[in-house]
Amino acid sequence: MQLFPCIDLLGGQCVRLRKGRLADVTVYDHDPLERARRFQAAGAVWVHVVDLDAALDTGTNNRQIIRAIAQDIGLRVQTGGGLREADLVQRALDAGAARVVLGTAAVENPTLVASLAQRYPGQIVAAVDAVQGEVAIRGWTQGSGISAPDLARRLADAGVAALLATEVSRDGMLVGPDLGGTEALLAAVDIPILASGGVSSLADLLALTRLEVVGRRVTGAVVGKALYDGRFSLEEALALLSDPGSVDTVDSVSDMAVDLDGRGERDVAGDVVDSDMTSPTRTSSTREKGKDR
Ligand code: AMZ
Repeated sequence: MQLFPCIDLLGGQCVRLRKGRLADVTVYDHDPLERARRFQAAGAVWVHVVDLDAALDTGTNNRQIIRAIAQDIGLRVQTGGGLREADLVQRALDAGAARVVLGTAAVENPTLVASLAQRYPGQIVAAVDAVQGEVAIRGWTQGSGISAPDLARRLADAGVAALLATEVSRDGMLVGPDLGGTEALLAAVDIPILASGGVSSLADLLALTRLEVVGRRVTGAVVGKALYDGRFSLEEALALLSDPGSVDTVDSVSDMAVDLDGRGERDVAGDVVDSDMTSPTRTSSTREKGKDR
């Protein structure tokens, strides 16, 4: 499973919203490029960048930041927000985005999404952002009357490269991912599914890697607030996902990222490491792949 650390842009700053609401904003970085550099230094390959101003129609242009993350920093950028016309999609790809995410257009303009999917194979991802199963559009301010699995089937037929499934009521809330909703999408379509919203722990990530429906699995996870709030480090998450078989049970990682005694963070195998270290140190108690399974 590929990890997508997330950068949400609002007014040129890196923020997190709760449930996508503008009124519930926390600013994490005045300079989003600094955050992108830190993600890269921690080993990220991809970054998921949302232009909230474009998604919510609040006006500010974050395009130069997205261009810089792709071209100057060199992360692979998957970006969405406000991409509702062909020329905006083309501009985002020209600016260096590897993949673009279309949400509102996926509901309102399926013909456009199908033609873009044909024109840019492998680069068009459709967002299936749902509130209790119903797809939400226009910055999550409107319902659509369509269920997430129904939209997913239409989009799969349209030829999109992947679906990005967000459970809006969990986004920014650290309450765990929507495993049931994700399973429903895995059952509905046979194209890659990226899960977003609610991840709060390494155990949540592990649970997503272990979801399986008729042999299909989640291929990516977007993580935001958990990283920003230090629930676990990007290094820990990448280590876990590069070798999920090294951990025997979901429960065994559930309390490892936070060390309540303040002795430092724990790595995915439960070993205490110096919190100043940029990557966890493996010790002899770290399980080897396949052992104990
Ligand atoms: O937080 C929000 N209110 C929000 C958000 N994060 N609204 C939309 N989005 C994201 C979607 C998707 O990646 O998850 O923007 C993209 C869709 O935007 P649009 O403009 O195509 O519907």
